[in-house]
Amino acid sequence: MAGYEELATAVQRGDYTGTKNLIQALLDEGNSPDEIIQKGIVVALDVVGKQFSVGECFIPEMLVAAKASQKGLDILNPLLVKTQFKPKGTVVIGTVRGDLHDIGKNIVAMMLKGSGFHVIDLGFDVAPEKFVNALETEKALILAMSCLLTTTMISMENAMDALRKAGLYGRVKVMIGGPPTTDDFAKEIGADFRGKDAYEAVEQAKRFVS
Ligand code: B12
Repeated sequence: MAGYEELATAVQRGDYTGTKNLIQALLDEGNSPDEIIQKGIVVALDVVGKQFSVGECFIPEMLVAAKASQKGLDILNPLLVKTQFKPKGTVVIGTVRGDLHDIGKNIVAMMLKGSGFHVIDLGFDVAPEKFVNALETEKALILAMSCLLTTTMISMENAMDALRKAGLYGRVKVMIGGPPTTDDFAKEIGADFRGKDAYEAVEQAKRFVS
């Protein structure tokens, strides 16, 4: 029987084959993709992050753990995005300028797709103008921005300014997320919502379009 602890260890070690095999085994045993993400992948990255902050691991270790996570998410992605609903609305999503962290953003994007949203994923290190262009071209209802670094929170503020300049502020609903963000910060920059995880992102997106 495959276990979540084993999976978290494989991710932390950057054991790509182990990660893929354990995810497949957990799926075969009837575990849900969301559970596998939360109890295996997110737990592993949390441990690596804590080790990094106390100098017990370094960038290469963070990188291999991130790559192993991505390999795992590649298996889970098609299962999460399978949906029988008509698109509920379009969401433009991206990690803000200067920030290369995209695992959490990818999970949010996958869950939104799985819940019936049409998702335009701009990737990471996204410039404010790129968000604006995509929102205009796609006639999107929702903008979702992610950031993991305290130093890139300013890029969210810059993106909000770009929205104001383009006349999109108030016409597009904005949600933000990522560990350094808070409800107060969301209010301060004029975002409509700050979510702590992908579930909250989906629930809020549904409220935005209802
Ligand atoms: C993996 C990782 C990396 C990888 C990223 C690879 C990739 N493709 O993403 C690499 C090695 C490249 C990296 C680089 C760096 N990293 Co790094 N990294 C991490 C690590 C270990 C995991 C991040 C992660 O993926 N978590 C798992 C995902 C699932 O969680 P999440 O992103 O929080 O997303 C969830 C929620 O936040 C929410 N969410 C996210 N986005 C959104 C958006 C919306 C709209 C909503 C509603 C919700 C939402 O939902 C998600 C799913 O539930 C974290 C530690 C940690 N515990 O977070 C450090 C961490 C984020 N990194 C850190 C640092 C310092 C760096 C570097 C500056 C290191 C350096 N000296 O170079 C560089 C910066 C590079 C850059 N310019 O971005 C610090 C940040 C400190 C800070 N507060 O600023 C952390 C916290 C480590 C630490 N403890 O010190 N990193």
